[in-house]
Amino acid sequence: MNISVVIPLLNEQDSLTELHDWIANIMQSNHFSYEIIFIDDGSTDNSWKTISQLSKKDTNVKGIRFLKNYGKSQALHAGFKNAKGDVIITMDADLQDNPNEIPDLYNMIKNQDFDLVSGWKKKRYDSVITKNLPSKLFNWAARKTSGVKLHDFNCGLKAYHKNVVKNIDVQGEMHRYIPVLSKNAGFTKIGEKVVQHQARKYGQTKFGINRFLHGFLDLITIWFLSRFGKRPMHLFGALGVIMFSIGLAFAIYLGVNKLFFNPTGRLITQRPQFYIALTTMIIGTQFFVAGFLGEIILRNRQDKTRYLIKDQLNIN
Ligand SMILES: Nc1nc2c(ncn2[C@@H]2O[C@H](COP(=O)(O)OP(=O)(O)OP(=O)(O)O)[C@@H](O)[C@H]2O)c(=O)[nH]1
Ligand SMILES: [Mg+2]
Repeated sequence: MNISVVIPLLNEQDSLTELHDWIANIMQSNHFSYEIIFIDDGSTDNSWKTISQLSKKDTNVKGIRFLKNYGKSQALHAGFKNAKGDVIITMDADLQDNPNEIPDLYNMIKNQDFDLVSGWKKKRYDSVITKNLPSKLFNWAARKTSGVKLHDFNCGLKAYHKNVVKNIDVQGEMHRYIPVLSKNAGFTKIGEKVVQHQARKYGQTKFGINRFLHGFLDLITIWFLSRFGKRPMHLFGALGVIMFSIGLAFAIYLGVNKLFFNPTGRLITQRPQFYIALTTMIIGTQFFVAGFLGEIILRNRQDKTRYLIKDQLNIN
């Protein structure tokens, strides 16, 4: 199979049929063999009913329905796991991403050897204050911390070589950083393509301000994971050694001073250095313990189920 189109969605009933027809049309006129995997992430409207109808009409349509809303990363994870195509293309369900981009994206992966190609909504049809500015800031920070030179990390329209999606683990809300996850996994040929962006036609935005807060926290996590995820002791051990040594130096100073120079002076517990020694040694030990725990967890990690599936269509 040439292409799997993976479409995570939440309450997009009005867009789905139009989106399906458009994609099917593009696929047929380019003679691609394909599947479209819709992942309904706990929609409360008629999205799943629409997907069921589409799958009866067109056997290329597959569907996964989550028991409740687990988030876009989990939906992508389920889509990636079931994708059978050589190239996997993700897109939003709200008709803001243009299916006409599919052939070019496919070619970039297939013939130009890209591991991943990310869409870049260079000209956006969104509000400047609530969306474009925060988005610029977010992308700048992501570029600086990750070293991946993309303008639009969070663009829903992306194309992947199948090896990439089968080998990265999208969890939490990490879908914003799939290019960083790919880079960390060793898929470093990451490209960018300017894509058409349309204003939302139907339904409502699921975009809220806490997305940005979560986005920045996730960025810190991913920076940490990429640097120290496989060797937590190197960070926590180093911090532990530094803190503990500072404490120890103060303790030795206090002890030597008390024993040899000032035996009849103030009690050690009445001196400020005592508290510095105490706290830094305790914190240092805590860092060490955190490092050890990290190493133990790393060695005992198992894949855990992150979502429950309510229904499936044409998934084997
Ligand atoms: N699986 C899943 N998909 C979601 C969730 N929230 C949004 N989506 C889908 O992700 C895509 C992007 O969401 P949008 O709300 O359109 O976000 P946006 O494009 O940044 O915002 P707008 O420009 O206002 O549309 C759409 O296809 C949504 O249906 C979710 O919780 N789970
Ligand atoms: Mg949208």
